[in-house]
Amino acid sequence: MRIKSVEFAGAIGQIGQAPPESAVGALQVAFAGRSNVGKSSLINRLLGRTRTAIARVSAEPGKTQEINFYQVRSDLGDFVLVDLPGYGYAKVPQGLREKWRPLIHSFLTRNPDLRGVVQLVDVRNGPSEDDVRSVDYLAELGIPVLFVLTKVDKLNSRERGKLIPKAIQTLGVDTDQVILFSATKGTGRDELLETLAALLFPEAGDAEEEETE
Ligand SMILES: Nc1nc2c(ncn2[C@@H]2O[C@H](COP(=O)(O)OP(=O)(O)OP(=O)(O)O)[C@@H](O)[C@H]2O)c(=O)[nH]1
Ligand SMILES: [Mg+2]
Repeated sequence: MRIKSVEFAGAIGQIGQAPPESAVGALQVAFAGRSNVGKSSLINRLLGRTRTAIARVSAEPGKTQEINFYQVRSDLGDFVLVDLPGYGYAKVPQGLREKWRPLIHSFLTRNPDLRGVVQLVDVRNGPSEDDVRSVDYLAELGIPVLFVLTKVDKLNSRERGKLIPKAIQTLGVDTDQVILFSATKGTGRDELLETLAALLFPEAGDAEEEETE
C-alpha cells in the first residue's frame, strides 16, 4: 500500500462528542499503547511525515490527551488512522484518566467503522500489566488486534535475542503476529503498511492473488 496524502481530520476529548465528519463511515484503524510507547512517532513514520510531523511527539509522556483522527489517502483507498490517548502514565491527573476510560470505551464499542486496533508495546519494558489488560480488553470486545513492538533500534543484538521472544511470549501470540518497529530507523514500516492493507482492503489482496495464479 502506498500513502498518497494525509491530513489531520479532528479530535474528540469529551464523551458524547461526535467524531470528525470525514471519519464517519470511513474505514478506521486505531493505535493503542501506554503513554510514551511511541504511538505518535509511529504514525508520523508510517505516513511518511518524519520531517514535518503530523502527530505531536514529545519526550514528556501523556502528550496525546485526546482521540486524534488522521484522514489518509492511499493507492488502495481512503482510511482513517486514530491515535488514542496513552494509558498507564502515573503523572496524568486522576481526573483526566477517569475521563479517558469512558471516552476510549465508547469509541471502541460504539463504532461500526473500526476495523481493528494496533497494540503497541515498548520492546525494552516488555508488556506491562496495563498492556496485558488492554490486550484482554480488546479481545473481550472482539476487536481484531495487530501487535507492534516499538523502539527496537534501542536494543543491541544480545538484547534483541532475549527481549523480543520474551515480549511475544508474555503477549501470548505467535511470532508472525508481531511487527518489530523503529520510528527513528523506519524498521517495520513496509510490513506494517502491508498488514494494515490486508486488514482494511482485504479484496485488494485477493485480487492480487488471483492475478498471480
Ligand atoms: N529511539 C527511538 N525513540 C523513539 C521511537 N519512537 C518514539 N521514540 C521517542 O519516544 C518518545 C515518545 O514518543 P511519542 O511518539 O510521543 O509517544 P506516544 O506514545 O505518542 O506518547 P503519548 O502521546 O504521551 O501517549 C519521544 O521522545 C520519541 O522521540 C523509536 O522507534 N526509537
Ligand atoms: Mg502521542
